[in-house]
Amino acid sequence: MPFPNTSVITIERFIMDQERRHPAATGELSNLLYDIALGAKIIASAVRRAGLINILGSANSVNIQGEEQQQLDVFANDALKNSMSHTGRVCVMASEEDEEVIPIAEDIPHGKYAVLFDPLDGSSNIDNNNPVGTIFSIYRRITMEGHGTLTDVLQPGRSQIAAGYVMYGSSVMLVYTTGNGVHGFTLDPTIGEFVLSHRDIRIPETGKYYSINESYFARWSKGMQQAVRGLHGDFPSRIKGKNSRYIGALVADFHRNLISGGIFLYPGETGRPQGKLRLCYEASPLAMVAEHAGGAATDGLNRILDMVPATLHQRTPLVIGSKHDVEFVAEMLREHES
Ligand code: AFP
Repeated sequence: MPFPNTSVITIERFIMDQERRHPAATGELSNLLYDIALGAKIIASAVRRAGLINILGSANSVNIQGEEQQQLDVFANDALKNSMSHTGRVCVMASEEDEEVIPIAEDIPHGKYAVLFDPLDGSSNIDNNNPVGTIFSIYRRITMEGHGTLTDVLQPGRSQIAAGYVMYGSSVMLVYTTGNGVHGFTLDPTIGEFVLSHRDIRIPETGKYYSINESYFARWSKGMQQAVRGLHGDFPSRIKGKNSRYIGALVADFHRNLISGGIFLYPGETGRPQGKLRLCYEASPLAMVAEHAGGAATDGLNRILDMVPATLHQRTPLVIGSKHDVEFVAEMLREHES
């Protein structure tokens, strides 16, 4: 068997190199990113063993969104909390799986960062052995000291200082940005490290794919229906038709479109005007990644990163991906819904 490459760039080395470019950096953000990477490795190992150790299936509890929690959801939520709660780097956390903000224990120093996460996105894919993901978002606290509060986590997406996701697929990838490019790392299971595999990811301006759950077509607005017809290729003078791909796990759909070019849409619909996805845990962090890779993200009218959440679990329509494709959809919505 060949020996592994000894000059790989691990995520630790990469983050450290980036930190050196900012002489004022204290290293705390770097350490927080390692903490998240550690949580992701723990989740990855459980996802990989899920079928073997019989932790598939329902945990018999219902989360704040009214969805049945899977055992792996509960595990992933705990893994992330535990990887960050004792370090003194975080003042408060919020998770898609918890109704309220997650405080840091009294006896632990309260750090300067607020972290939000969706621990296991796409969890209905678990039982079918399809990809799932983790999404995270980091803000600098606004409150001055002590326990972090709701104010620290209800900030507009443009205030994020880092965001990213982990995809547990045929390989495990962690993709993040701190505002200096979007970088991707693949977990090398032989050494247990995330190694740099995709430096400075740029999303093509026009994509090959569109990703949307078309079974909801009849429930969309006229503008959205016309936009999707355009993506099918019905208006070739305005936009070239695309191929359809939909996995049903946002991270996996987003990741494919980020790398190959494409657009993901989860619009509002009759009876559910804000759609399904959450602004704080899904839309804002992926919007930061998309924009720093040269893409765009909107709710149809507003830039996602400018939206200020009023509540922790607020939902939003989401149109995200290649810039020209997102612009096309926004134009169609404006034309038909003004
Ligand atoms: P689950 O975590 O309940 O599987 O939901 C996943 C998700 O939030 C997102 O990852 C998908 O893109 C989207 O929902 C799929 O929703 P539909 O099944 O309505 O298309």
